[in-house]
Amino acid sequence: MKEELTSNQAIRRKTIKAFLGFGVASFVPVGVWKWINSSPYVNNTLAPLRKVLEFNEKLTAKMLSNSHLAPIFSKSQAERKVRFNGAVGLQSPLEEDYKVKVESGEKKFEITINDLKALPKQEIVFEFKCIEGWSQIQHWGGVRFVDFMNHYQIGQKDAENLFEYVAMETPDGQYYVGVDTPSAVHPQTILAYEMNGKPLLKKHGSPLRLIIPVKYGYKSLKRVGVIKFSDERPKDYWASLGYDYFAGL
Ligand SMILES: Nc1nc2c(c(=O)[nH]1)N[C@H]1C(S)=C(S)[C@@H](COP(=O)(O)O)O[C@H]1N2
Ligand SMILES: [Mo]
Repeated sequence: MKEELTSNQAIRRKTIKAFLGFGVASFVPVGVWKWINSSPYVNNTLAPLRKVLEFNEKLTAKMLSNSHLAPIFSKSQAERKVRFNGAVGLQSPLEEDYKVKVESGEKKFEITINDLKALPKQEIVFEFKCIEGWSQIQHWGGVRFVDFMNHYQIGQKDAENLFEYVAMETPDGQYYVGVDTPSAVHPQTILAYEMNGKPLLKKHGSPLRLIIPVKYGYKSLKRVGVIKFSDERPKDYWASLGYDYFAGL
């Protein structure tokens, strides 16, 4: 028998898609809720995302264009020898009392890696893609960026709007990226402190790096020293070399 989607099924699929793109503001059918909860990479996302959503329904359209999930793999498929590329901003010695400077509007504070480790941990195995022509299945662990935002209640410009961008930099300011907020709140975007289940190596961005699977590798900043929300498009290392600012996949 030929299988076609009934209109109900079609709507449900659309709803799921819209939800994954955070396009659904308030209403989630029970079936979708269950489906979301059974998905390892979306689990836990609902409550915090809803909070962010309440701040901003205007971003819905933007987020819809960002609704896809990068394909995921099993841990056994992950590369043991993770490729290394790019050491800009990693040269200086690591501070012993490493702190990340965070700024969002009036809020300015510093956090430690342990502060982040206290938040729910998320692991992801996905195909990391460098624009220079290589890719690799890699396994990372850390905290979802959106969980970090919700925990500290940052990213909101006012009651209804999020800031448009997140700027991130190494502590020495040598490497820097700008990420559009819809991509930052994507459920697969994480602040990673582990690779293959172990603390990050220095060359891979110890003690904290960004992992943003919906973009090319050059956005995945290693050694995150500064996280700042803004409406002005932040400077971006590779974009200033002529590469695409959004680097979407
Ligand atoms: N601080 C910093 N982060 C960086 C880079 C860099 O040179 N410095 N290179 C980027 C590029 S182009 C890629 S492909 C990835 C490579 O990450 P890896 O060394 O863990 O493979 O890091 C990105 N993040
Ligand atoms: Mo890269």
